[in-house]
Amino acid sequence: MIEQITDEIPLQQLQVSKRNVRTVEDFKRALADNLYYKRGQAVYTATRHDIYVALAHTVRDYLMERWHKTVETYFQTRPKFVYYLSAEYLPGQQITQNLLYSETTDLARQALAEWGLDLNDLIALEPEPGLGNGGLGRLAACFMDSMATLDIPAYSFGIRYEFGIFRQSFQDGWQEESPDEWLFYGNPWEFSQPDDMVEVCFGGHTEHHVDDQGRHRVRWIHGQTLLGEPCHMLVPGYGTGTVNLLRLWRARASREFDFELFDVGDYARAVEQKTASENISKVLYPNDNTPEGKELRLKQQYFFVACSLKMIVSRTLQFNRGLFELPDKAVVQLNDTHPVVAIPELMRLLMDEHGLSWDEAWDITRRTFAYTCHTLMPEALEKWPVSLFGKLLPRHLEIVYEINHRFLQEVRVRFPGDEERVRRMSIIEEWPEQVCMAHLAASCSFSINGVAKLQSSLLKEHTLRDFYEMWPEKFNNKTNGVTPRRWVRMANPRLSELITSKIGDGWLRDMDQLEALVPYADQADFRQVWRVVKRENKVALAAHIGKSVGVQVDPDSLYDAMVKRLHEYKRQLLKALHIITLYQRLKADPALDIVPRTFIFGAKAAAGYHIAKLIIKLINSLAEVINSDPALNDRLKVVFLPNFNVTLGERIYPAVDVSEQISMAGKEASGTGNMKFALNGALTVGTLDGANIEIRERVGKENFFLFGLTVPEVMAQKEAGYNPLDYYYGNPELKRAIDWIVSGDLGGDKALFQPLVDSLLHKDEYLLLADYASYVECQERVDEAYRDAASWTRMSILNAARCGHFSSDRTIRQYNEEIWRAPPLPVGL
Ligand code: NBG
Repeated sequence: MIEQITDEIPLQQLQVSKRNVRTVEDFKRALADNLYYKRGQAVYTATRHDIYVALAHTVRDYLMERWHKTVETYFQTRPKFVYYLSAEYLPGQQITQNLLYSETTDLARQALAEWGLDLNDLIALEPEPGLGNGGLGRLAACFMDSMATLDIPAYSFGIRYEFGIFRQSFQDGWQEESPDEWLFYGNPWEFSQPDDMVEVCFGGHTEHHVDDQGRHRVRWIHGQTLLGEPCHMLVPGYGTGTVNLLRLWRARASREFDFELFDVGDYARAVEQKTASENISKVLYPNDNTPEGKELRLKQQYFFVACSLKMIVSRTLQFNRGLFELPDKAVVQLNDTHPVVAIPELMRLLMDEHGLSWDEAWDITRRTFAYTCHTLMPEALEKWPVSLFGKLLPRHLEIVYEINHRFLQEVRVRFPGDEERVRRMSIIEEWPEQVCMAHLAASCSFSINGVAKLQSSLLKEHTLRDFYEMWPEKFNNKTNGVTPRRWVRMANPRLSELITSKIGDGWLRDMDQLEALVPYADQADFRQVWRVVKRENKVALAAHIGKSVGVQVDPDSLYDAMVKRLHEYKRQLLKALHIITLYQRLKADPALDIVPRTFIFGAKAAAGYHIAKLIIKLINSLAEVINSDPALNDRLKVVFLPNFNVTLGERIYPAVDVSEQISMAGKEASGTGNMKFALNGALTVGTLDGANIEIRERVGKENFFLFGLTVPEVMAQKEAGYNPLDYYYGNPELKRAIDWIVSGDLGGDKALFQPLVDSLLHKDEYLLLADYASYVECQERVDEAYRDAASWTRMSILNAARCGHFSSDRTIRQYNEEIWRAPPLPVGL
C-alpha cells in the first residue's frame, strides 16, 4: 500500500469546493461540466450513453460531499466498525437509488427534459451489478442500505466479479446462459484505487523455526502471488448524511513477469500466466444452496478475505493503539460459509506477520467474528477437500488443524467419553478428508445466527445441534428484512405516494409506522384507490410482459407469481402441477367458473443443474400449450419472464395479487421475496416454512393462505418410509396431471420430461405429492376469496400495513444491539 499523504499535507489545506446544485439551471450546468470535463464530449457529439455517464457523475458528486463528511466524522471519532464480508451482493441499479437518496430525481428529470431527453430512457441504460445468485446477495445489499441509514460505521467487502450472474434467455423453452458483461462500458459509480493494492499469496509450503527470543515462528514460502485492487462504490443512507462504502476486490497480476519463461524467450506464455491470476475475480459461480467445490471458488474466497483483513488490520493499527484493540474496534460478520477462511487468515496475520502468540491471537480472533448461517440443507454447508485446501493454503491448513485440536480437547472436557460427538463436531471430517467450513465458523465465532425463527431453532435442534449444546449462548436469531426504500418507494412509487398521502413519509425510515394504515383497510374509498394503484401496476407489468415475451395478459386477471431461484426444494414443479390441474379441469368442463389467472414465473437455474433446467423447459412448454389454446378463452395464461434480477423484481412485486412461497417445510431458511410481495399488498400462499411463519403471525392467519405439511409432519412422513406412489394412485386428479406431463401433449417428445416424473414417483424428496391435495384446495380458497374485491383488498392492505417488522432496518438494529455493538454515529445532512 502507498503511504497516505495526510501526514505531509495539513488537513486544513485540503479544502474541497462545494457543488451547490439547487436549481435546474445548476443541475444542467453540472451535467454539462461532467459531460465536457469527465466524459470528454461536447453536447454536439454526445451519445445518450455519454449523457447517462455525465448524469451518474453529477449525482455521484452530490454523494461525494456526504461521503467526505462521513469520512471526516470517522477520522475524528475513530468508532467501532462493522465489517461485512460477503462473496455476493445484488445491489440493483445504482442510478435510481442515488437519485432518490440525493433528492435530485426531479432536478434531473427537468434538466434532461430541457435537453429534450427522458430520464427513464437514461436509467434504462444502466446494467445492474449481478454480483450474486439470489436471496443471500440481495440481503447483503439491503443490509448495506440499512447500516448506512442507521448511521452504523460499516464497510462491506466482496469481489468485483467482471462477469456477474449469467444473463438468461430461452431458446425453444430451454434456458440459455450468456455472459453478463456489466462492466463493458465501464461503471461510473466505481472508484478504483490501484494505489491501495494488497498482495495475496497462494500455494508453496511453510517453514518452522525458533526466533531469537526462543519463540516458535512460521514462515509461509508461497508459490503464487497476486494483487487485489480495491474498487469502491458509495452506499448512501436514506435521510441521513452517512455514506458508507462497498469495497470490491479485483484480482490483478503482480507486476513481476515469470522471469524463467521470459528468459527462454516465451514472452507470450509469461503474459498468459499474468492473465491467469486475473481470472480469480473474473466470474461469479452461478450456484445457490449447492456448493461448487471448485478450486477457483476457494481461491476467490481466500482472495477477497485476505485483501479485506489486510485492510481491516492496517486500519486498526492506524486508528487505534494496537491490535489487542481489534475486537473493541471491529466486528467481522461472516455472511454464510463463503468468507469463513477469514478465521485462519486472521490467526495467521496476527501470529506470523504481527508476532503475537497463539493465545493472544486466538483471544482476539474468537472475539472478532460473528457467523450467519443461511441454509438448512446440510449439503449446502461448504466443505473443502483437505488436499486442495492444503495445496492452496498450506499455512491455513496447519492453523485449522491446530484450532481443531484445541477445540476437540474442549469438547472432550465438556463431554467426557463421548468420542462419537467429538467425531461429529470435528472441523476436519474423515472419509473423505474435508475441512468443514460451518464447523470452523461455529467453533470460532462469538455469535451464530440464523435468518428466521424456524431456521434458527432447526439449527439448534439439528444442523448445528452439537455446537448449540456446547455453547447455547452463542446462538441467536435475526429474522431477515428488506429495505422499504428499494422495495416499496422505488419499486412502487404509486403505492408509496398513496401511503405517504395518508400517514406521512416517516415509514420510509421507520417501517413500523405502516401499522397506521390498518384502520384504512375498513374504508371503502381507500380500498378503491388501493385497487386503482394495484391495477395501474398490473397494466404496467402487462405491457412489459407483452414486450418481453409477446404474451397478452389481462390486468383484470389474478396475477399469481413465483419468482426466486429455481431449486427443487422451492417446488416450482408443484406450481406447475397446480396449473396443469386447472388446465385439465377447464378442458374437461369448459363452462367451469374459475377466476382468470396469469401465472408469472421468474427463475434462473444453475447452469449444471439439469433437473432445474428441465423444470424451466416444462413450464415454458406448458405456457406454449396453454397460451395458445382458444378453448380456454384466455382464462389461464402462463408467462416465464427471462433473466429474473433485481430490476425485473422491481416491476413484478408491485403488480402481483398472489405470492407463491411453497417450499417444503424445513427447507427455505427465510425467503425475502415473501416480504417484498406482502409489503406491496400481495397475499401469500405458503407453507409453514422460513419467514412465512412470522409473516403469517404478523398479518393474521385470516389474511394468509396456508397449506401443506409442517416440519414435524414432514419428518414423520420421511420416517414412516414415504411412498409417493400412494398419493399418485390415491388421487386421480394428481395422477392425471402427472401422466399428462409424459403424454406427448407437452412439447411432443414423450421421453423429454420422464426424468421429472421418475423423480416424483420414485423419490419425491420434497414431498410434492404429499402436499399436492392441500395445495390445490388452498388455491380454491384463493379463487373464492378473490371474487370478493372488497374483502380481498382489505386483506391486501392489512398485509402491507402489518409487515413493518420485515424492514431490514429492524434486522440491522437487532444485529447491532445484540451482536455488533457498534454505536451509531450520525452524520448530519
Ligand atoms: C438463502 C436462503 C434464503 C434466505 C437467503 C437470505 C443461501 C445459502 N441461502 O431462504 O436460501 O432468504 O439466504 O438469508 O443462499
